[in-house]
Amino acid sequence: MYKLYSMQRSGNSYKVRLALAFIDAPYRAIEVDILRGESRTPEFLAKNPSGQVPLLEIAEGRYLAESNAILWYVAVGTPLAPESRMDRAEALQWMFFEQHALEPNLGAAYFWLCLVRGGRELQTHALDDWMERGYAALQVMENHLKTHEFFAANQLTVADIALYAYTHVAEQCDFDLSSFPSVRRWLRHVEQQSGFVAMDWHPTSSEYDTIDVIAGA
Ligand SMILES: N[C@@H](CCC(=O)N[C@@H](CS)C(=O)NCC(=O)O)C(=O)O
Repeated sequence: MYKLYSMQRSGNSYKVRLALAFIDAPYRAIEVDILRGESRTPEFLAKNPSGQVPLLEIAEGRYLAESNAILWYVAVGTPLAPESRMDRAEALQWMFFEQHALEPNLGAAYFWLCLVRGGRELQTHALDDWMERGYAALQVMENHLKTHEFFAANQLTVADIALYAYTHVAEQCDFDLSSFPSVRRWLRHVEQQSGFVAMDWHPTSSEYDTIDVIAGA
């Protein structure tokens, strides 16, 4: 069974929980509070030198970092990973887009405005840039979704999961989605897919282990 080091309110961690829910894969979740420095302890850095979540332990001592790499790992052989060469490349195209255009802006705004007390005051100098570049990324997504139901392969894939994670919290961190109707339609469409779980969901049913605090894991 996978062991997933993640933080409940981290969008990058949510991507992995969402993918595992869509494919109904059991796993043990270990909560890591990055705000308390739990991803920067010597023990955690030995597992992931980047000091970040999510981190998936695939087998004893075998770790995989980077949310989108983890998405590919868990999705291979399931409907979330497209089969054809071109569909795969298009899914990857959107996942790279997510990491360079969306996450650095919406993810940063979400972190500082929603998770860090006083974050808005600490980051006033950066906020305008995040908003401008974040809106530019949302416009690219809007343009694609005007004529496509999903991002790649005409079906729900890991590309949608990667992009959903921070887009669905955009309005919590000052982004106004009213002029992005196709993005809003796509968000609702992802939420209607069988197996969808919300960001605050965590695995606690008997087939899963309960969440541990990293110190006790
Ligand atoms: N590119 C990485 C980014 C991961 C990332 O930024 N993780 C944040 C939480 S969303 C984190 O662990 N931050 C703690 C830190 O950097 O100390 C991914 O997609 O997994």
